[in-house]
Amino acid sequence: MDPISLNRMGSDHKDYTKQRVQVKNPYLATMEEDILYHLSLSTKTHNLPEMFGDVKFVCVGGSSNRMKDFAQFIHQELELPGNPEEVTDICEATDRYCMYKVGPVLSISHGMGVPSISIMLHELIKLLHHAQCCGVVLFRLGTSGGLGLAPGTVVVTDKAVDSSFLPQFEQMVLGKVITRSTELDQGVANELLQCSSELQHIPTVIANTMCTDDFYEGQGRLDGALCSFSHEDKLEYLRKAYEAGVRNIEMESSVFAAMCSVCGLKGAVVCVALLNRFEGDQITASHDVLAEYQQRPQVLVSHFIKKRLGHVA
Ligand code: R2B
Ligand code: URA
Repeated sequence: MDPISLNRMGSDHKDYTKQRVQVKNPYLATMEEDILYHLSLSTKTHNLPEMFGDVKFVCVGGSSNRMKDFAQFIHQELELPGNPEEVTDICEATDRYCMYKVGPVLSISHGMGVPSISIMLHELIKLLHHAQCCGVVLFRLGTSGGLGLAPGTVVVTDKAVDSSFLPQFEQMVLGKVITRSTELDQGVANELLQCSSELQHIPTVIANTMCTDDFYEGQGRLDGALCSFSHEDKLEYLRKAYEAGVRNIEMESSVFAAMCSVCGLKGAVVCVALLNRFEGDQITASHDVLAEYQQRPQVLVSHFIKKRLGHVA
């Protein structure tokens, strides 16, 4: 057996439920206090193991309202005691991100784009580490533009690819580009697909997701304040993306996948497609239709969590 297969066997055979969340920074252990500035939490002023030690599922999404809705929804779905309306924002001392804890589920907002989610993920992963959490599964619940999919289709990401369709995340560190892999956990993705088949009205596919640093020109849109290419150029680019297995485009999956992978966290990206980008650029569906589409990743992930917790067969 080659060393790579041996390596894979080794990690597959470890019991994930007992695996602590790891950080990959030797300097952290030498710090007397760690201030999670953007979450308004600190290892000195908060008892993080007591507050968060039982977290098993972390759901992140762009909008603070949507993540509050999700916290209330999962509260009802898990039939937890207390009033779902009364969930409180753990990060209320800052307006950068919001965070709700509902039983073993943490629901957090991340804003738009790679820099915003990346800051939140650094502090979230440190939080889970300081809290000594084990066997945590992370989900990004989001929206996206679809490629050749009916609006409302949910895409569970196979690989997060960059604008050149490569499964990698590039970041400037100390003036040099470093490249990290963006493969996500296949077992969790397949389990989510299985969950979708047990639900009605959640059409779901597993496919590649393209992550861009812009919503307009960066996603080949013709309707931004600037446009440096033609309609034909746009269609040719989207066709190439489609041929590379891309079925949706959003703005956070690559750094999410890269950070989960480096820290040994099982992660999944679950985004609903709001439109078919081969047919247009503007999001024309009504408010109610969009609201229902945005609930689909929540319903799917909630079913996954309920199954894992033994609430449904
Ligand atoms: C999906 O939707 C947002 C842009 O509208 C962005 O955060 C994303 O990834
Ligand atoms: N989010 C994106 O990033 N792109 C879309 O087209 C829709 C939502």
